[in-house]
Amino acid sequence: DQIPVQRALVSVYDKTGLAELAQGLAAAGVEIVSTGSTAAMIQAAGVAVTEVAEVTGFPEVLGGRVKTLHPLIHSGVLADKNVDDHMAQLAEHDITPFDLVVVNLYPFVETVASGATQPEVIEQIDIGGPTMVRAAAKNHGSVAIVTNPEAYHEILTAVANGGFSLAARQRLAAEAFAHTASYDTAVATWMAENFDDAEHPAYAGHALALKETLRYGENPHQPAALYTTATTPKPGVAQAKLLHGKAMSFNNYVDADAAIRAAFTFTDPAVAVIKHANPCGLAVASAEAEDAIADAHAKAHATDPVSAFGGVIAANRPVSSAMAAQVKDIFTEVVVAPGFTPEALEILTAKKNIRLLQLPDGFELDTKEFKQISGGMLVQDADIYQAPGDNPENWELVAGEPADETTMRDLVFAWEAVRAPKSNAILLAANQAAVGIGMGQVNRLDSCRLAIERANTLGAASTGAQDVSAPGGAENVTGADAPDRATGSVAASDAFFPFADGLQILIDAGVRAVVQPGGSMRDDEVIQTANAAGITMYLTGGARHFYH
Ligand code: 93A
Repeated sequence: DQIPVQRALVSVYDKTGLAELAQGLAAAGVEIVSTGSTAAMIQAAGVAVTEVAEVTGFPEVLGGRVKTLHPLIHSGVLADKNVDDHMAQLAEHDITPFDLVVVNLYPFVETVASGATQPEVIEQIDIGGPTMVRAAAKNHGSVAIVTNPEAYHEILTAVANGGFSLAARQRLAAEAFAHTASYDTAVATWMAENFDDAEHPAYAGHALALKETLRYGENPHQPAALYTTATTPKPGVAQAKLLHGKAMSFNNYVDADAAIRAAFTFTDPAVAVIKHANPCGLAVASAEAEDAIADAHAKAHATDPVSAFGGVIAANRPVSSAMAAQVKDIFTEVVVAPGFTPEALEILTAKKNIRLLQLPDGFELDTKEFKQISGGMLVQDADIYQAPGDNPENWELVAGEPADETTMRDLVFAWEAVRAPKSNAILLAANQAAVGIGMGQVNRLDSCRLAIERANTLGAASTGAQDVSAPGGAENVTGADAPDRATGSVAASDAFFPFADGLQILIDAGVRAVVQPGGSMRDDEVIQTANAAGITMYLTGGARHFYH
């Protein structure tokens, strides 16, 4: 099933390895047909080459837009050597078939990334290249197609050994179609982003490129890999740089992403501690604080020091030495941040098992979100805290006294923080820190109970990180010694209270102010319950933060 290589069509933008390839082909007696600057470089390497224009008898026109788009070229690429009629027609028109096509495309993605203008970008949409690639890939029964300069050594080996096997041509053809598909997706995505009336469909096929193979997926029996968006990338966790530690695992990536999602809508210095994609610590510090990020971390750690063991920490500011000193004594999987001071790096790199992940410059939360379902993909604008009801100016006071400044600050914090835990979520806050989080429950009542239990059971006894550097290092404090962090706290509910029962649990535990979307059939009952207890309640006007 081998086809000896006698004639090759070569047209490459990326000229890496071209001279060596041409010399190798010529040495094996292969005739090379080539386009403008590719031909020039082959000639410069001392190798004989036939220009495409010599074959077609037609010059390159339209500034190069039409070079290889010609029947005398494409018939030579598409003819099936096993079909007598095809070969007879080639003979009739004096066309010699190709056995090998080597093409790589205009650098569309790179041109977009360079900040080029629209006309410049459009000029870099390769038409003739993908046409040759697709034609040769379709006709893999007769032709080998190579798009990757790294595969040139494979070409020379095949040529020396009597040509490519059918299996090799099939593999190369599949690669070639994947290449043109991702190229076209890049074009479609760019157009969707740059043309006002273009919309969602192109996003569904976001061009992806393999970045790294992971040791395994969520569990060891699941092979896994990381792909990055190759088009107009919003640099994110997938592009982050691992400064220290073992390779990132699948779960590390998931948790690091959840951690930055939690920390990065806050404008004040914020820290999130994540376990299994849920926050077990979340706090902000005043930007005026002396070491604000260390302050935020201390408060976030204190949310639930027991759960913080083995967590992933995200900071929305560079990690300071004071924060590093705090983190050092807590077993932590990953710290992800926009940067680390040199002293912080020195402190943390002394720990073998911690991973330090630096976000790329210009990091922003993604504005689109994709969720795979069987057989398809859901696409939505990401919840980046942009709902009108996220602005407290749009809140409506429906029970109790208007919140004083401190209470309001905590309510606003709680509302922003409650988008981080999985639904149903209830988040209790005090002093700009979460003190109890009920998350991921299938009814709101249980989330209320869990939030209260966390506030009044865990952590408060151990404010210092050193207590919790090993499992069991922090005891669950219950009974007479139990902390009471629920009393006097404020609460946010990620969606409305369908009944008054959950709210009643919060009230009974001493919560003094609540923010929630409203919009339940039983809003009246819920508001009455708040009024009867004399607590403050704000409605966001329906804005909610489900997160699944
Ligand atoms: O401008 S095109 O869309 N029209 C063509 O007919 C054509 N033929 C080859 N682009 C075309 N190419 C591309 O030119 C190839 O894909 C390759 O990237 C590049 C090589 O041109 P040169 O040899 O002049 O550097």
